[in-house]
Amino acid sequence: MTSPVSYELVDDVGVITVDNPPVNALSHAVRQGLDDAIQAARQDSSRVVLILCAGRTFIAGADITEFGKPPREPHLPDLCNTIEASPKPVVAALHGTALGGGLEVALSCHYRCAVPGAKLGLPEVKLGLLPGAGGTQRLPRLIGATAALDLIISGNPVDARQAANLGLIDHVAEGDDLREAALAWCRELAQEGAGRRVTSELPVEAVPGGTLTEYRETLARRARGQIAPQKIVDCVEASITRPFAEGLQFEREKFIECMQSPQSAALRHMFFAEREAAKVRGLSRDIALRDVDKVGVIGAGTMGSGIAMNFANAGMQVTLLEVDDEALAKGLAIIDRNYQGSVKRGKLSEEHALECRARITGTTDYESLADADLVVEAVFENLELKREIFAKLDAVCRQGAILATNTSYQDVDRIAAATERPQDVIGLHFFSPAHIMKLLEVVRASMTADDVLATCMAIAKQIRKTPVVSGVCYGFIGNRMLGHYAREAQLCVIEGATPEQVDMAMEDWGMAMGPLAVFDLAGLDVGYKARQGLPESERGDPRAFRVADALVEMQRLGQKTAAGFYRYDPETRQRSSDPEVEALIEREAAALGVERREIGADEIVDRLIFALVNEGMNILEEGIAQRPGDIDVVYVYGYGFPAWRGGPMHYADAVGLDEVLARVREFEQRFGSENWTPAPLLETLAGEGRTLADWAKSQVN
Ligand code: 3H9
Repeated sequence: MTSPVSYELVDDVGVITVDNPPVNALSHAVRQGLDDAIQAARQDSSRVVLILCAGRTFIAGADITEFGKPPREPHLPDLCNTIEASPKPVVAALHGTALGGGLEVALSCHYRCAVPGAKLGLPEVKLGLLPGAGGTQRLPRLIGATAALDLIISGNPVDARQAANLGLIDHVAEGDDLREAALAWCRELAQEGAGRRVTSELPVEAVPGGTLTEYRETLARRARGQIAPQKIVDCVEASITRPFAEGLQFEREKFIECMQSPQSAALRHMFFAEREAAKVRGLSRDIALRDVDKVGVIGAGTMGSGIAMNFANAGMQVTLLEVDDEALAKGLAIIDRNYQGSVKRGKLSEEHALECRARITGTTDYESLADADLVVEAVFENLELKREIFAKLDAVCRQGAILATNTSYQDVDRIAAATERPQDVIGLHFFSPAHIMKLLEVVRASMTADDVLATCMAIAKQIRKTPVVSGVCYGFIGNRMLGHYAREAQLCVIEGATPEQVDMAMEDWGMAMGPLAVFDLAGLDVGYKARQGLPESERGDPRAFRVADALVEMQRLGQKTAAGFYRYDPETRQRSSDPEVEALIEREAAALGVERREIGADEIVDRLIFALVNEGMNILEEGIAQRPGDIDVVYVYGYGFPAWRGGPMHYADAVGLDEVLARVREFEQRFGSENWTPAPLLETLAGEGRTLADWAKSQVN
């Protein structure tokens, strides 16, 4: 087998090229090839050694697919030491993304240069890990302990200019040809007689007293429950207090602890699940995509305005349609405010924000959408209204245009049936705020053409969303499951827990926000209106919504009225419990004949999370979601589920499906089978002693 690493002598520069597509990950073959090449360079007449990469990027890290398998020599930390020990100066030339183990290789070189567009970072923390090949020991020596902590804890990359300012690289290589620029710099270094600069021999400056404690305390709040960030602080502390070799050994131990943790397993699962979710089963990768440059958005409310921004930010022309000038002006004002907010928060430069904003124009005339390549309808949730709009679009839009609905619940097949071209109709379910949230549920209706689906998956990437395909059902993947989670949250309240107890239990467990606080944020009137539209017999169990309805009837609509399940400080939006709500809950419970009792945090968590899991199982069996990992992506990116628990379906595997089933059966016994019938797939897999991950592998790809 040919090695992915080649070595050649170019005049007096020994050039090592890594060529391991797609991202030059440090597989065993790459590590071996680098080790061999460094040895070869020792033997020849080279004066300087250059490491660079073919393809789109410098080494983007260790090969994550090898994690969890028996490690094979040469190990990465040893390879980094070998590179650093080279008797000839070694130069790394970076382009694309020099990440994780890739940056650690560069840190063990004696000099580093990068093209201006290169990104450099140590993102291990996002995989529940810490840099395990000397990164926590060499980086503080190179750029200082606090700068190193910030880089490693955030996991976010810096660009070449920032890297140069930090002292992370020595030279920015201008021009289009990195190899030529790097070779020229290597020759300069050789001519100057520049010697080896050994990062591990540099001293680490002590940090002011209390700095590390502050980091630990901040992380205990911001990265609640996560182990890797705290261990990163321990390792950087070791870089200050211990000699290099000891620090490296300490880092190794902490790295292995992280690697073996369920948190890292969950985050690695999420890494692959996100990429897998972008692939549609049964769809050819070579399918010809439709061109999308001009986009129409119907409805300039909060949702439509946010949706319009996504496309404009990706360079597309957007026409935003409203019923009249006043509504349109309101929508455009929301967009202006959002852009101003992005500039204020440093997310966009003023110039870039203006450029994006200029791509959005308003209209009140459907004819303006005649040449759109994609139209996204984002009006309020009313099936008949949506069907009317689609009939109009059918009349005005050019043939081949993609017609999408941003519905959260409605039947996309029925919307498609309002047109003569159901093959061009699809659901694109954005999450609020639409210009920020990463999740996009792409709803494949029964007649949606393959190229329409493939085009929408590609557009999702262009507008920086994480797409997940869903079949048609009430609420699709996310909201259908949420219905069960929300029901249990409200049942816990009427049965005896306070809103605060329910929310704290879920937030302590890792949810970004407790369910009742989420209802307050979204507005309690939304669910109320939806229920009022249904005949009483279809509204479900009154114990699960009576309190929410009573709050709406008291004009407590949530955050927007500064009162809902909680009271809100109008300035800070800080929530606090409200005795008035507690009295209301008592009254409603008595009226419904519910005897209240103490409910512990464990019961709250299990009821809410296993309600999600059980419905997720039904969704998988019905083929609404393609894979368990897709559901996990929906929950982590759309509903604030902690990534370090890997999404509800991965979490169920981690707990053990037999245990999940036992708990669901217990709830069935205690609370009745209407809400708690074990999903057949859960029963089957638990009975066979299998995991969902194992089941997913056995499904046709
Ligand atoms: C580490 O380095 C630990 C060390 O400190 C210590 C070790 C002892 N391995 O994302 P894309 C695959 S931890 C294996 O769609 P993009 C990916 O699955 C690592 N495979 O492209 C996908 O495969 P497929 C630290 C990898 O252009 C394909 O490459 N490094 C790896 O949007 C394309 O990926 C990181 O955490 C990998 N390391 O983004 C970086 N990386 O086509 C992780 C990617 O079959 N990677 N693949 O679906 C990334 O952040 C992005 O992939 C990157 C490219 C920015 C590089």
